Amino acid sequence: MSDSDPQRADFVVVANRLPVQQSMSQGNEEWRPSPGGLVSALTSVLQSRNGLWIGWLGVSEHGDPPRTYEGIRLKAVDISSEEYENFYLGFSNATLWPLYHDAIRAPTFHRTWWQTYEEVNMRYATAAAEAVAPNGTVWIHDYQLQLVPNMLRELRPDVQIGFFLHIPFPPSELFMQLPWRREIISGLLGSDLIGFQVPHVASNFSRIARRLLGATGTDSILHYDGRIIRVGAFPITVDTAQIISMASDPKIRLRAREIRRDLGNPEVMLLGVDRLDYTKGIQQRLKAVTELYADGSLSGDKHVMVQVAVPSRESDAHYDLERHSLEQVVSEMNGDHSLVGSPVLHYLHQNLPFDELLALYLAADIMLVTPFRDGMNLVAKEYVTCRTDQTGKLVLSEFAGAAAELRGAFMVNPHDLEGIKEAIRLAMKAGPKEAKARMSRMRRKTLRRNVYDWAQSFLAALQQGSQDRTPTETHDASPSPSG
Ligand code: GDG
Repeated sequence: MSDSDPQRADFVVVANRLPVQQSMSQGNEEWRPSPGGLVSALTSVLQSRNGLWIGWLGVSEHGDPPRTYEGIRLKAVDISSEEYENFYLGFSNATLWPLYHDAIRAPTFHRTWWQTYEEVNMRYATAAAEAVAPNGTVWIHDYQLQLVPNMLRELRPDVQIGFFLHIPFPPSELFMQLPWRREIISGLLGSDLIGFQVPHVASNFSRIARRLLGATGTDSILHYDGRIIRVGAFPITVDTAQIISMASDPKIRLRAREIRRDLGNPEVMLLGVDRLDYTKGIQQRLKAVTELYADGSLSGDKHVMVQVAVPSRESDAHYDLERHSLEQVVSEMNGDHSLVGSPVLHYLHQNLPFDELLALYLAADIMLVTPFRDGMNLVAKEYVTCRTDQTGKLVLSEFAGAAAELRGAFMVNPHDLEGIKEAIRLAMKAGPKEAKARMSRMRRKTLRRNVYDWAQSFLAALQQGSQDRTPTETHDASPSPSG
């Protein structure tokens, strides 16, 4: 593409994955939306800005990828199978993912993984540099691409660069373990605006940037290398209008009733919906529910649980192990407590259509969201959003970013098995009046903003930053919309 190429886009999103992936349907290969929070959030924003999305297509190498998806232009970045091992399974998933999630699993550090992380980040940066129009805007996403901002700045100093981290950013005590800690911070500081899910995570970053690289300034405005970098919290959320409208669809409401009927019209239906990931606390949650069956707080004829564990990172041996040990817990729970014809736990290791997911949310009396650490957690917000009649109860981990907003939930420390059991007992005991008060408190907060506001507030702060890019600036104007 040349500088004046009309193919160049004013607005470019760079993310690890493209928003589509290949799957088999009745013997045919087809392209479907990739699962996960990012796709749901960004598709609509790009549609309205005629944008271009740069990312990797996934492991499948069959068939031509689509050039557009739902009106968005796509540009694929190639990753070889060796790079996939080192960059994706290695540095992204076995170094950064556990390190940034409280080191729930020990992070592994390998120099070859790091070298490939640098090389692959450069490929994304080059693709973005080629695709973006003069003075355009590039929005880079997530932990796999933390070097891209500075690499892109060196290639294209004219563009505005925003970076958003979907997962937590660890406190200094953990981050300092990383042998390439300076490089990661310097990579991120190539941005004009760095967004995080919650304010204390944004502060973790700014403190480390001051300490490690000698950046100056406040938690929300850093000065480094003669530039100003804004740092703030931009809590992601869901497409509230779409969810509310779907939740009133008679077909989905009927499906919710069918689900309850198929479960034997239980007194209480508990629900968990997560990507199958060790950070989500699924096993711990199921152990808590199993103990409630064992101590008689729950009984097989009145209470039933559905756990959806969406297949995720299936080519990763650690995730395969996680699946097997989770399924061991599932089978023990059912083996010990089910009645003939009515299992206590219905376990679905499937990626469901969103309609079906919504019907499950509508059918459930108690939603269990108990990650050990989570950047935000959109499942919790989806559940709250769709409960338009103010019923339903949410048990929520205090270590999910969503906990800062959903104060009406029954909060738990997800490491505390007794605490999870107690929260479920309390949720079951809470009468309709208390449940309604809690749910309406959560809905008031959640319905204030939707995913468009999230993206707009990030992009507006990025725009604002570029308008007053003067190194002499001294005022502290936090870009945080979260207050
Ligand atoms: C990362 C961060 C942050 C789930 N099962 C199915 C399905 N889903 C959809 C849900 C929801 C999304 O996937 C899951 O989002 P989460 O936020 O819960 O989790 P991560 O995938 O770990 O996302 C997280 C997020 O990024 C956004 O910034 O909140 O903290 O870890 O939207 O609805 N969708 C369909 N079928 C399923 O079976 N269609």
